[in-house]
Amino acid sequence: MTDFFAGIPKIAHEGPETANEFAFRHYDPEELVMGKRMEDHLRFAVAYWHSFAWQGQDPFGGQTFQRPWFGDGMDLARLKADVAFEMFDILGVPFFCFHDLDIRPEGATFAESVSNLDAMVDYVGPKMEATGTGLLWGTANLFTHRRFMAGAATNPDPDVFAYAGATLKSCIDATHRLGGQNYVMWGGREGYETLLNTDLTREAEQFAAMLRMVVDYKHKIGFAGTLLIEPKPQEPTKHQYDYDVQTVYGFLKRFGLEDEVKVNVEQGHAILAGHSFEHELAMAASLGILGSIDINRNDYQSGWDTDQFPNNVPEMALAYYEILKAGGFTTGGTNFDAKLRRQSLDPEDLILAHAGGMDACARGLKAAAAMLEDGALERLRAERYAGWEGAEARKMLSGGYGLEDLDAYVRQAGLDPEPRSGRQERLENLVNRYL
Ligand code: XLS
Ligand code: NI
Ligand code: NI
Repeated sequence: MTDFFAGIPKIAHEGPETANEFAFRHYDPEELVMGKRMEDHLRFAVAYWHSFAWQGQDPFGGQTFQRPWFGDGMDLARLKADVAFEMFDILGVPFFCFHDLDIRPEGATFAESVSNLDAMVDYVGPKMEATGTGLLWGTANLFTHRRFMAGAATNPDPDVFAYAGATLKSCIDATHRLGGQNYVMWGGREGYETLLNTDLTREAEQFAAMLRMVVDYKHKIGFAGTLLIEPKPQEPTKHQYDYDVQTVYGFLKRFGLEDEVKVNVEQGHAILAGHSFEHELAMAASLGILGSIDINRNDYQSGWDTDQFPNNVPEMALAYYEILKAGGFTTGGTNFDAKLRRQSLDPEDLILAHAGGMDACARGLKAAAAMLEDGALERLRAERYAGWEGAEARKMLSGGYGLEDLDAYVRQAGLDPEPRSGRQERLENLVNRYL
């Protein structure tokens, strides 16, 4: 045991009336929601990078956090893992997520970096067993080191492409060995800073070639998890190729990979793309590629991926409504891709941020389940499209009609359609009743 979280109790469900800050008010892993345990619906994961690797820097200032595991070397990497697993236990989260760079020190050579990663996999594997913590997903950090400044798969230098592919292999291996449920690819610098030096066509082909290798390797080693791309429109690059869910789907379709790869949708990235989170989730569900979510909250004024912990219950309710409607998570889950504000220095800030986020998600989930079970929203939606049940309407969709037939139909039936209310305010009032 380390003493980092000394004095902080294990967080348990005490109900909404409790005065104890170190308790869940709404998240009760055992509570049944639509016949399924809340823990199995939400499938929470802690993100290693924000909670244990990030040091509090912003564009105007450096490190604010002082953690005993900051620094280089395997001993500190092991201490970091010890503290991480203590936090997973305090929170009772079933999963965590990591990049290679979060859990292992960078080596002097590629081979040393990989052997550091392997050694850390050996170290965390038994901890996962002992605490019953699973790996929601692993991923490769192909954006921090200067070698990746012009991209990884989309880099103009084929040696960087090769280095990125070799790194991907090591991270897929690590994820596979730890029983990961998914493998995520966020294209950190797969985009451009200026079109003046960029060949869009070539870079898309490079990206597809790499993705194909990832898919082949997954099948070759028998990795049963889901491959996920995480869309983001910009930041760090001015323009990222995986702009949003629809763009990613277009890319997958273009290269015939739409049955192999799904998406990990992040709330903050949806906002950056000018969408709502529920839009991105509904779109992914509609395209059959909804995999998992990164949960956070973006500041609506900053135009930046601020990665704050979720606390907006109405937003969570609409998000889980889309997820539940799509049948809920299979291999996916709710990953806290969220970080403390840089002034939140204390170990207890880390615990309370997650506990509050878990409660906000739980409230959202319960509200979403109530909306679905009640069915009023879906009934009104179905009513809006009810005209399409008619024989004539079906024919219009099934290819039985051409434009001339429509012309004849309109004239014969004397059509003069009367507009009907979209009932938006009524629907918004309805949603508010469940919050
Ligand atoms: C950055 C991304 C990143 C991915 C994992 O904005 O959200 O944290 O989730 O590489
Ligand atoms: Ni993000
Ligand atoms: Ni993310």
